[in-house]
Formats: sequence, C-alpha cells, structure tokens
Amino acid sequence: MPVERARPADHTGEVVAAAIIVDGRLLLAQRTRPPELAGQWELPGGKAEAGETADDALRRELREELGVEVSGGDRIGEDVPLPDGRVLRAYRVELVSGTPVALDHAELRWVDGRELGEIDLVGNDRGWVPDLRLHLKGW
Ligand code: DCM
Repeated sequence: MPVERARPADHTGEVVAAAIIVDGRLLLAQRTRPPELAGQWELPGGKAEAGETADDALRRELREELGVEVSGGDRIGEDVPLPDGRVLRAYRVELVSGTPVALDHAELRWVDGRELGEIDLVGNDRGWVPDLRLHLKGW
C-alpha cells in the first residue's frame, strides 16, 4: 500500500470538526445518528468531499449543519485516526455571520471548561479536551 496518496484522495480521507469558541464557551452539537452515537455531543463537522480543502469542507459543513458562515481554521488538538481509514482533525474557526441553529443535530449547547469535562462527548473528540480547555473559561 502506498504511504502517500494523491492530493484529492487525501482530502476525501479527512473528516473536519470545528471548534467555535465565543466568550470562553465552546459550541457542541448533539448527534442524532448512528444509533450508537445518538445523544452524544461532538464538535460539528463532517467528511470532506473529493477535491475540497479542509477550509472548504468546514465552510460547507457549518453552513449545512448550523446555518452559519465561518472563517479561519487553525488546527487544534491531535489527529484522530478513524476505523475506516479517514483522519479526523479539529480546526478553530470564527463565526463570521449567522447564529448557530441545530439543522442536522438534536440540540446545540455552549459549554465552559468544566461542562466540557462532564458532558457525554463522542469518544473520538475526547482527546481534544485538554487543548480546548486552554481557550475556555470555568475550569
Ligand atoms: N466524527 C467524530 N467527531 C466529530 C465529527 C465527526 O467522531 N466531531 C466522526 C463520526 C463519523 C465520521 O466522523 O464516523 C463522519 O461524521 P458524520 O457522520 O457526521 O458525517
């Protein structure tokens, strides 16, 4: 198996997740699917499509899932390898316009550092907690 794949294939291999932090609180979204993840909370995001950069994917996913426009995209936390061979990466993004609405999730919640440690986060996102907390209040 080749170690490096072509660029478009790399992009399709990425799942992007957004850390939206306002006034020391992080936006979390409650999943509705699949059944084993329903009810758990995550950083909103999703799979990059073929040819999309991580930036493109973040902007599209957050428009679709939350109805907001975002910018930025500094990495935060470590890469998380997913069982299907994709890699999950978190990016810090800024809200440019709109107020987040749960268009594809059960609910949204803004959490401080203490609440982030107590909420039922999807397993893949748990490793990011220490890095995220550095930007949050209340811990
Ligand atoms: N995923 C995750 N944590 C996130 C966002 C996504 O673990 N913050 C995972 C769940 C799926 C895959 O990435 O395995 C694709 O996400 P989705 O089902 O939302 O398209």
